[in-house]
Amino acid sequence: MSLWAGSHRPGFLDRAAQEAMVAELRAVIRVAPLVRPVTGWGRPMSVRMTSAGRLGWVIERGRYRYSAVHPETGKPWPPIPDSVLAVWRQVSGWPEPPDCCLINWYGEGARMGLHRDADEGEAGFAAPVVSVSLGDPARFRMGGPARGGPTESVILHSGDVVVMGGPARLAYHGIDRVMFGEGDLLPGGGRLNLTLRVVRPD
Ligand code: MD3
Ligand code: FE
Repeated sequence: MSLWAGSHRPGFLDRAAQEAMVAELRAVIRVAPLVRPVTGWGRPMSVRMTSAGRLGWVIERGRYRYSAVHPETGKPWPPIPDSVLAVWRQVSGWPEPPDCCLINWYGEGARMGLHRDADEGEAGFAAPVVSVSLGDPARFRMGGPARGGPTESVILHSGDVVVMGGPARLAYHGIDRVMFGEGDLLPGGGRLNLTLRVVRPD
């Protein structure tokens, strides 16, 4: 699995670390509730999202951007939990902390089509994106720099970490499907994914 020079680290977090992180994320979500962003086509995404950190990713009137405040509460995002920052320090190889921890919640049937993470600015693209998977397993699809090129898939399990740097940073990727209810971390099923990003909009 080449993942375009990205790296997949299965089982990076043990069960206790996963449980502790979920507890911290629940506290974040209480302050900054999950929302369903509405795309430029007027369709709500199936994934629910919120953020922690200096900036959060939002869709505002069909435009994708980073905002200093939650789109519904108007309040600043809560800080990124320490346990999450610790993962960034261990795997990113980047000297600065991330500006954004995007939190994606996948309920039954939720998916994310192939896309590139391209809203972070040139300085943001230089840094890797680090992702943490929690809860039910999911089929992750990784392509290359162009839409329509070859892709490969890998199952991401709870506790897995993925680091996307270098040429992988701007590659196409998505989540084909979540094996809803197959994990046992989150009661009632579902999947949480965190992506840590350096954001420097031009
Ligand atoms: C490959 N999230 O939030 S994480 C996203 O599982 C996103 O929720 C997926 O794609 C999820 O934008 C995939 C793994 C990941 C994250 C960032 C990447 C893969 C990436 C950036 C570039 C290439
Ligand atoms: Fe992405």
